[in-house]
Amino acid sequence: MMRILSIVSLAGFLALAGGCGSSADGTAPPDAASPQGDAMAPVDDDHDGHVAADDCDDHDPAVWQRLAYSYRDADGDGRTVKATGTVCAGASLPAGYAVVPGDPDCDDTDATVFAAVSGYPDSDGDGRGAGPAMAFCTSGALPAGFVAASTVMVTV
Ligand SMILES: [Ca+2]
Ligand SMILES: [Ca+2]
Ligand SMILES: [Ca+2]
Repeated sequence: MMRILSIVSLAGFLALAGGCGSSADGTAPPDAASPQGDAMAPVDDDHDGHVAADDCDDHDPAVWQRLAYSYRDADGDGRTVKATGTVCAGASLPAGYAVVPGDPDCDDTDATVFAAVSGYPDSDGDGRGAGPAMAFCTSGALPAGFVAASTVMVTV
């Protein structure tokens, strides 16, 4: 029994070996020899003309240099906050980065609000506020239940 299995296994092995041998028709794999000549050439993976050593992102052909910025507009509402740094860019700074300020933005994570205002609670709705002022970042108007400083009741 063992001897029969061994013969069958040997026959299978020979069949596999023969199959491999018959499929190799003498042609070498296409990439076996070609890269030798390019080994010393500068790497430019994204083919943007800026070699990897001088490209801040060699996987994005749209950017290659670090540019400094002084203001950000991350939420895209046209208002800016002061923030300095550098960003990997193309010929100019990308949207959301600037070297000159726009109007100030009190919340650069929310495009619907930008104006810092302060108001006083008007809990009874009579148009006159009381208590300490509270600061809000808004689209320009105070939220309901608050009034501007000019209508604050002054207690003597
Ligand atoms: Ca690049
Ligand atoms: Ca903004
Ligand atoms: Ca904003």
